[in-house]
Amino acid sequence: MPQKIPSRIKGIRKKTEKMEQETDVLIDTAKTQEELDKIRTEYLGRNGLLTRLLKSVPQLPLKYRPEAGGLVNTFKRKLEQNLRNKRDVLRKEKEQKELKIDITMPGISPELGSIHPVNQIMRRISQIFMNLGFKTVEGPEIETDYYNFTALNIPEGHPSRETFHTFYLDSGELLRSQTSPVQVRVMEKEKPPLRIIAPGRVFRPDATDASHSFMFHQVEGLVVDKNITFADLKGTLSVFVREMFGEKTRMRFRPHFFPFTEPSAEVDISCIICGGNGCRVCSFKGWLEILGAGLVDPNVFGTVKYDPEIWRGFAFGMGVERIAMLKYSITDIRLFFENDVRFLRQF
Ligand code: 2NL
Repeated sequence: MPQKIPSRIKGIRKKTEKMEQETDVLIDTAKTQEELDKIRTEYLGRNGLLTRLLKSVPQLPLKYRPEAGGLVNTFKRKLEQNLRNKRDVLRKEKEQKELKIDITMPGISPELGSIHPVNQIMRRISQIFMNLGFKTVEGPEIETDYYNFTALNIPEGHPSRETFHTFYLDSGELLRSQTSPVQVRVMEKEKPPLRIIAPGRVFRPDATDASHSFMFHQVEGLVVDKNITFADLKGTLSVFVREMFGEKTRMRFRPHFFPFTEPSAEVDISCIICGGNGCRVCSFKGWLEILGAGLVDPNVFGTVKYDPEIWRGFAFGMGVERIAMLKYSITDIRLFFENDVRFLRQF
C-alpha cells in the first residue's frame, strides 16, 4: 500500500502535464473570447477537469497532499495567467480592427513656411553683387567703438556717436549701427584687391514710426583695387539698379557727406511707381533715394594699413527694408516685424 502512493502523485503530475499541453494548444489557437471562455469552463468550471483533479487531492493520505496540491495549484495559476494574457492579446487586436484606420485618407500637411520678405530682398541684392564678383561677408552684431566709428574716420564727438544714435552696452561695446565694421575687419585680415558685400542687421535707437525701426537691415559693399574711379562706382550701381528695379529705371547722384568716403553722394532712382512724373510715393519729386556711396576716404585705408597711394576704393550702403518697401509698395516698416502671417504670406 505505501508504495502505491507515489505512483498516484506520478499520476497527478502526468495528468497536469497532459492538461498543460492541451491547454497551451487550445489557448494558442483560440481566436475569440468565447473560445477562451469555453476553455476556462472546461478546465476551471465547477465540474472542470482541473477542478476535479484538485478535489481529488484531499482523498490522498495527508503526507502526500502538499506535493500533489502544489502541483495542481501551480498549473492552475499558470493556466489562469495564460488565459488572461490571451484575453489581452485578443482585446488589443479587436480594438485595432474597430479603429478602422483608412490608410488612403489624405494626411494633414503642415503649413510650409517661406523666406521673410526682408531676407528675400537681402538675398536678391547679394545675388546681384555676387554675379558681379563680390564675396558675401558677415560679422558680429555687437561691436567695439573702434570698428563701428574710429576705423571709419568718424571722429570723437560726431553726432552718430551720441547715445541717442547708438545703442551702448554696459560692457562699453555697442550694437553696430551699420555693417561697415564687418568690412573693416576683412580689410584688416586680407590684402587688396577686395570685392565684398556685408549684409546684416543694424541697430539705431530711433523712435519707431512708419519709416523708422530700432533694428533694420543693411547691405554695404566695398571694392578696393588699383585705379578705381567714381566711374567704377557708377557702373556697378547702374547694373544693380537695372537688375533690381528694371531696365527703364534712371539713376542720379547728389553730392553728400560721409566721414568714410570722399567724395560722397546720395543716389536716387527715378520713381518706380510713376516713372518720374510725380506721385504720392515720391512726394511728387519723381525721384527716390535708395543708397549712399562714395570713394573710400584715404584715412580709412591708413587705419587698416592699405597704402592710399596704391589702393583706391568705392563703397556704398543701403537699407534693405527701404528697398523692399519701394519694390512692394509697403507704407509702414513695422509690418515687417509684426510677424503677422496675413502680411508675410503675400511674398
Ligand atoms: C547709407 C550710406 C554708406 C559706406 C556706407 C563704407 C564702408 C567702408 C569704407 C567706406 Cl569699410 N565706406 N560704407 C560708404 C558710403 C555710404 O552708407 O546711407 N547707408 C544706409
